[in-house]
Amino acid sequence: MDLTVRPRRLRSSETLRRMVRETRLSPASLIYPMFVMDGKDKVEEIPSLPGQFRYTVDRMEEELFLLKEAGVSQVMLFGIPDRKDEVGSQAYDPNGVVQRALHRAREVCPDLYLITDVCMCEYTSHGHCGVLCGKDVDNDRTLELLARTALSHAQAGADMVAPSDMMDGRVAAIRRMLDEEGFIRTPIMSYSVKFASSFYGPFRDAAGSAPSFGDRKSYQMDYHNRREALKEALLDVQEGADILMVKPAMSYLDLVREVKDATTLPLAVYSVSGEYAMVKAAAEKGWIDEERIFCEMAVSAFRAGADLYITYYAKELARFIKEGRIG
Ligand code: PB1
Repeated sequence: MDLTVRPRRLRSSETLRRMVRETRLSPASLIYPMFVMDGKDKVEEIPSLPGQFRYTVDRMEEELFLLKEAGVSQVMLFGIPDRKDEVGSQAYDPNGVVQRALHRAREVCPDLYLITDVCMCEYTSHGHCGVLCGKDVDNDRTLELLARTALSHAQAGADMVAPSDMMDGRVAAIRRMLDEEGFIRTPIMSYSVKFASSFYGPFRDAAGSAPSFGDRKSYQMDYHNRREALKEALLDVQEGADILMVKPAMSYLDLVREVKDATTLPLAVYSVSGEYAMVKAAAEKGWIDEERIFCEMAVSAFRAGADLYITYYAKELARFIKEGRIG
């Protein structure tokens, strides 16, 4: 056949395929979500997230060392307090579980980069991401508590704070509080484009953070919307976010690309608990090759435009990158 152009020419060997590979991964781009809970000397596997655990502060170091050994240097901490109340007061308690975990992590693994999730849902008795006014989340009252929470994390040693609440104006409120209190160097990774997704179920089981009534649709985005993603991302840029995020990942890669093309900040993508649990369940059934699937999911997020990838598979991915099995 008289073919001049043959795309297959560049696929003829592993060496050639690697030479022309367009998406490359680095362990430096991986962030591991980790659950820390009140109590002593406990490590509990999370039924809905096989292979993921809740750690008491005195037991978290074993996981931190495994992360370092695998080549993961960034951790995002999620607190699971033993006491919850209407205003989520444990979220901004200087002696709260995340605050104590930060001190401990700094002590045992000083060179780990510590990011904290800033939200109220793990700390409120009603499970919403803010304080209530009747049946609605009071946006502006919640801003004060989010800012206090972020400040308490910075004061406890967080390198970066990541507000996941989706309240209007929270990046500006947190930035103002951090700056007023002298934390002008603490970056904000904003969960900018976060959808009211059904992919968060396993996380809510893990953190006991499902809303006790209603849902999160009055603050998390409607997944039918696309332009609104840019509106939210650009607002966070204006408010002073240092890193943007799209969440979930797998079903939202179109928006990862759009946000990436429309902004100039680093972009994180969060492969959430439901994505992880689906892979685990199908792998347990023997229906899929787990390792190939989670590698393909990760590469897809980076190909779509992610600069950072928050994933429960961070240790495995870091190991595979080092072994040259992906990226
Ligand atoms: O892995 C996950 O599902 C993450 C869930 C995510 C954590 N930032 C939110 C889940 C939810 O909306 O309930 C927590 C929101 N603050």
